Order: sequence, then C-alpha cells, then structure tokens
Amino acid sequence: MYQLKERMNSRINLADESYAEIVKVLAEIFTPRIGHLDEPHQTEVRDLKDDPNLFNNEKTVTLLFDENLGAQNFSKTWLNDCIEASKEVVIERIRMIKKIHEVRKTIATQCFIGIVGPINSGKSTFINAMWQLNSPTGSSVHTDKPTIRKITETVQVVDYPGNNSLECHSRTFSICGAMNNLIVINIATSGDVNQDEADKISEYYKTVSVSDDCRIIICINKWGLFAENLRNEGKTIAEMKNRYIEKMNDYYSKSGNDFRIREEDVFCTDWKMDDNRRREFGISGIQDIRESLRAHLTALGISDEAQLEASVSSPSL
Ligand SMILES: Nc1nc2c(ncn2[C@@H]2O[C@H](COP(=O)(O)OP(=O)(O)OP(=O)(O)O)[C@@H](O)[C@H]2O)c(=O)[nH]1
Ligand SMILES: [Mg+2]
Repeated sequence: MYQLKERMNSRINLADESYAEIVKVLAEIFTPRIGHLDEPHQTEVRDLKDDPNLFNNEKTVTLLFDENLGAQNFSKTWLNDCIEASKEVVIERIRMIKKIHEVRKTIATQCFIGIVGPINSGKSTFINAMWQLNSPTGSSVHTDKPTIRKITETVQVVDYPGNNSLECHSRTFSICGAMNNLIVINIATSGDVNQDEADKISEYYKTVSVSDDCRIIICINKWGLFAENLRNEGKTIAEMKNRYIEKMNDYYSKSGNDFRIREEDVFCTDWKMDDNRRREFGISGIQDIRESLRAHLTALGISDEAQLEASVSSPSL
C-alpha cells in the first residue's frame, strides 16, 4: 500500500513537472507575438516574464494565444512547421491551460475556512453559532463528508467530518485540505490537561498545516462542562490554557522542531454556555473567535471593512 502511494505520488509529481514545463515552453514560443497585443497587455506580458512562475506563465499563454486565429497563432514560431494534426493537439493543450488557469484564479481569490477536529467536538455547533447556519448537530448526528458553506463571494467555510483517526484526517487533507487558508481545530477537552491530549492537538496541528501560508487557530472546547469543578479545585481557565500551550510546545521541542504555538491562536471555548456564565469563568465564545478570524482574514488580504464584517456574519448570499 505504502509503495503504491509512493509510486502514485511520484507520477503525480512527474505530471506536475511536465505540465509546468509545457506551459513554460509555450509562453516562450508565443512571446514574439507580443506585438499583436495592445499597449497595456504588452506591459502586462513583460511584467509577467519578470516573475516566470507557473501561474504567470499560464497567464502569458492565455494573453498571447488568440482563440479566433487558431493555427495562425503559430506563424513566425517553429510550431508553424508542424503537421496540422500536431498543431491541433497543441491548440487543445492551450485550451486546457486556459481552463486550468481560470480554476487557479478562482481558487486564488477565494478564502476557505476549514473546521476540523474529532467526532462530537462541536464543529457543526460552532459553524451554526458563528454564521447562523443550521447544519445538523448532535451526538448521534455526524457530518459525513466535507460540506462547503458559502458565506460571501470570496469566503467559504468547510465543515469537515469528525474522525478520531488522524490518518483519516491526513488523507482528507491531502485531497482537499490544501485549499484551506484558515483552519479552526475544534477539539473537546477532557477537563484536565495531560501530555497525551496536548500531543493529540499538536498532531492535529501538524496534519492540517499543509502549506506555509495556512493559518490555524485552536479551540479547546466544551469547558462549560468542567468550569464548576475547576473553580471548586481553585483552578482557572487561564491556567489550563497556559498548561496546554506549554505541553503542546513541549511536544514540538521533544521532536526537535523549533515551531511554537502562539498564545493568541489558542482559545478555551464553549459554544453552548450562556455568555454571562462564560465571562464569569473566563471561557472564550463566538465573539472572541470572530475577532481572531477577522485578524487572520485581514492578514490573508481581505482589507475591506464591509467584506470583513460579512465574512464573520450570517451568509449574505
Ligand atoms: N456542552 C457543550 N456541548 C457542546 C458544545 N459544542 C457541541 N456540543 C454538543 O456536542 C454534540 C456534538 O456536536 P456537533 O456540533 O454535532 O459535533 P461535530 O464536531 O460537528 O461532530 P461530527 O459532525 O460528528 O464530527 C451535540 O450534542 C452538541 O450539542 C459545547 O461547546 N459545549
Ligand atoms: Mg458535524
């Protein structure tokens, strides 16, 4: 099984590399056609060539290939000497590149907020409270597939099915997790802080941080169930949170990793507890997460105040 996965990954890498190479070559081949474009588009193509990554090369091909001209696009390029059938194949490839570029552009302007965590930890309850949605919740009602909810034209929320197996989460994330630029890990507390639980959250963190620009916040949930007991024992939620952070960071130090979880990205929460009671115990709620999400969305490039407000409110669509 492992070998099969390895082989598939290496074939996917090969396909990726071949695709990138084809796009690069086509961008170079069509560059002499730049004179056919109007002045602003000529400047755009020159700017794109200053940073020749896959996205920019796709855009260059898209701009330089004129759909109406068909095979005439190849005049003054060596592709002009090919037989007609080969030219047709190249045109088909270019059409595919244009479509892939459209998809890439759509994804690039979208912000996905993914909610992950074990079964029954309160993910759907959080989504409902945050965005006033009505996803099914309950200890015997399980979200069975990643469910996308559109909040604004640019922000979508993904309610992931809870699974206690990290292997399963890892698989889901390798398929569709790379899309999420903001992830909320929602995990229910056992009421006490121990290394096993902190290790589990750290493992979640590691599993979902699939790309460098992915932002993650951690909600250790259901503290309302333990607040009274804690108080009787003379402990506070703030102490609990600090112990979690310390233990999570111990996990990273032990494995020789210099990554550290930031205090402002961890919340001890409860989605069901009455607001006054929550405040009395120092437990975080929707309003605190709303502020954190706004800060992260701002950092991800959403700067318009109305857009930000809409992103953390009831869907406007
Ligand atoms: N006390 C308390 N109960 C909660 C909280 N959040 C959720 N619950 C309850 O926990 C149960 C599970 O909540 P869901 O929101 O359905 O959990 P989920 O994480 O979406 O579960 P799956 O979809 O199965 O992965 C429900 O009965 C909720 O009412 C919370 O913050 N505090
Ligand atoms: Mg659910």
